[in-house]
Amino acid sequence: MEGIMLKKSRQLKRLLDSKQLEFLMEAHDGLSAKIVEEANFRGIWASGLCISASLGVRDNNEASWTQVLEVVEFMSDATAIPILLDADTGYGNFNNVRRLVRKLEQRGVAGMCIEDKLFPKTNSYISSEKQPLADIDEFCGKIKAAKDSQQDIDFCTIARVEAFIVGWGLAEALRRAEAYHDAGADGILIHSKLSVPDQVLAFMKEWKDTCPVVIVPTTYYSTPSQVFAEGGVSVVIWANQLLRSSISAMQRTSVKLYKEQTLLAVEKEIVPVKEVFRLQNADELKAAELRYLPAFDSSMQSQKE
Ligand code: SPV
Ligand code: MG
Repeated sequence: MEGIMLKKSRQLKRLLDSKQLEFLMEAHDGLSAKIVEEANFRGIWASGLCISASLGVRDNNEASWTQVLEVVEFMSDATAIPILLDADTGYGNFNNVRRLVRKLEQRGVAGMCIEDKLFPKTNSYISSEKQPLADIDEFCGKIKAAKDSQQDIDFCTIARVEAFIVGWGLAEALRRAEAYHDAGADGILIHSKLSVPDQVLAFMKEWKDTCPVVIVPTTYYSTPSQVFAEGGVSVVIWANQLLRSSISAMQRTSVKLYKEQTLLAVEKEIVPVKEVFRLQNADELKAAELRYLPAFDSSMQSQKE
């Protein structure tokens, strides 16, 4: 009961500070957010990659920040668990970050993660020429601005270190993480695109428990979660698996229907329409209609006819 009553930002803070390894599951719209909640996850990662892909655009800030805000508001309205928004670089400078924090708080989003890249960002898995990172002091200014402008004491700002992604070593990753921690970040997301967890574990060895650490093991997916727990990681993000599984399902269904030209080809493999209604909470509206609409008088109907 306590978990249900707790405000979302406090729930997220508790996940970050939890002594056991915690998990955030990706969602990219109201429906996927609801599905994550029903699977019993305790928090949601509102992935920039997945939100942009589901909007049909690239993960290069092609969707504007207010368009992302709209999506995350639907996600927040559909669920009672906390959402950590992947806010890319914060969509501008410190001033844009301040406004973003205010808008996220107003819409019930528990926290955001900002990354030390430059706007417009490029997805970390897209190999490109060495990308320049943000200046450390400038990025620290964004973190401070975020922390100073939040009105909810529990709103979380996670600072994401991209040093490994752009080819820098452990020393630079630690230098940045320390600066972001000193600037007030509630946690550090240390990102790596290796197929093994070596960079992240080397970071953890030095970082110890300075503050909570979040990871995204998309490319080192075969590492058992126990390894992360033993390494001292606080939160693991499954960052894009719902989007990717929905793409597989949609491709399979549309190819089959195109080829076979009959619904019999797919009907048994897909959820019934009533499952869509259930996820939309259609029964609640039915009950509300009974409460709020005048009783339907069928004799009035026949008089009109
Ligand atoms: C996202 O999910 O959009 C992320 C994580 O930022 S990643 O794409 O893995 O960099
Ligand atoms: Mg992203």
